[in-house]
Amino acid sequence: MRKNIVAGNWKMNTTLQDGQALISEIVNMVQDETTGSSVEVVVCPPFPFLSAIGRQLPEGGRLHLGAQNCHQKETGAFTGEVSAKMLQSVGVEYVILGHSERRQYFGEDDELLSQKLKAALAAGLKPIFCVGESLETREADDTFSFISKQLKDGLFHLSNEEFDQVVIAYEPIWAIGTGKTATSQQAQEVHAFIREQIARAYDAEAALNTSILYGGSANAQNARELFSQPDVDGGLIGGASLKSRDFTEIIKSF
Ligand code: 3PY
Repeated sequence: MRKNIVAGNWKMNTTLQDGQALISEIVNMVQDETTGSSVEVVVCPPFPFLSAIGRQLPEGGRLHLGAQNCHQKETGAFTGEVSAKMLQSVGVEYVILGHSERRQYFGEDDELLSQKLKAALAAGLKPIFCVGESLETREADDTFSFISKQLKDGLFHLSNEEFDQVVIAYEPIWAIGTGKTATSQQAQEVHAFIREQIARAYDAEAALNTSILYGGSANAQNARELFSQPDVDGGLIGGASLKSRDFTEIIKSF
């Protein structure tokens, strides 16, 4: 059965010291047995802090380490880049791929993302693959065809075994960093559509077993309503993941 997951995307925020203080607060709050005990929690700090933050996560607990990106090649002359294998070697378990900020500011397209997915899976990482439409696409009533294309071109080339490792995040671009959140009905509608597409591309079991997270200005106030939707299995949290109390409230929202 699919897992409920709350993942914190720290983006390009915090210093090492701030990040360490934040994670020690989160660890203390989440260790309390009653704090959303059915939820797997993933924290995705910036690359330079991964090892140090990873060392602060209790072994065998429900806090897991994630990265925000990886390169598509295993090794080589790619100055400034970080491979999936490197991430795995410092204890990373998850990697966010295809975040709209990567697509928009770094020109990542579905072809490149499909290579990154392969690289991540080959290194034993679990990808959190992001899809989501712009406001323009939504207003033109093209949301479903747009998401369907992102899934087909970016993700559905994976084998069944590979796909089993993938988590999907639906992040409408118009709700990222804007303070606007999709209503729980809008989120549910797209999540149900994504699950339907998985059933078509793979099978009903794969569709049932895939965790689909909502991202885009999810916070402590709206998480409960969003997570109560049958096809919303958790959240990929931006700004609110930088505040230990808010992040913990979100985890408790299941
Ligand atoms: C946001 O909520 O702003 C995000 O982009 C989460 O990834």
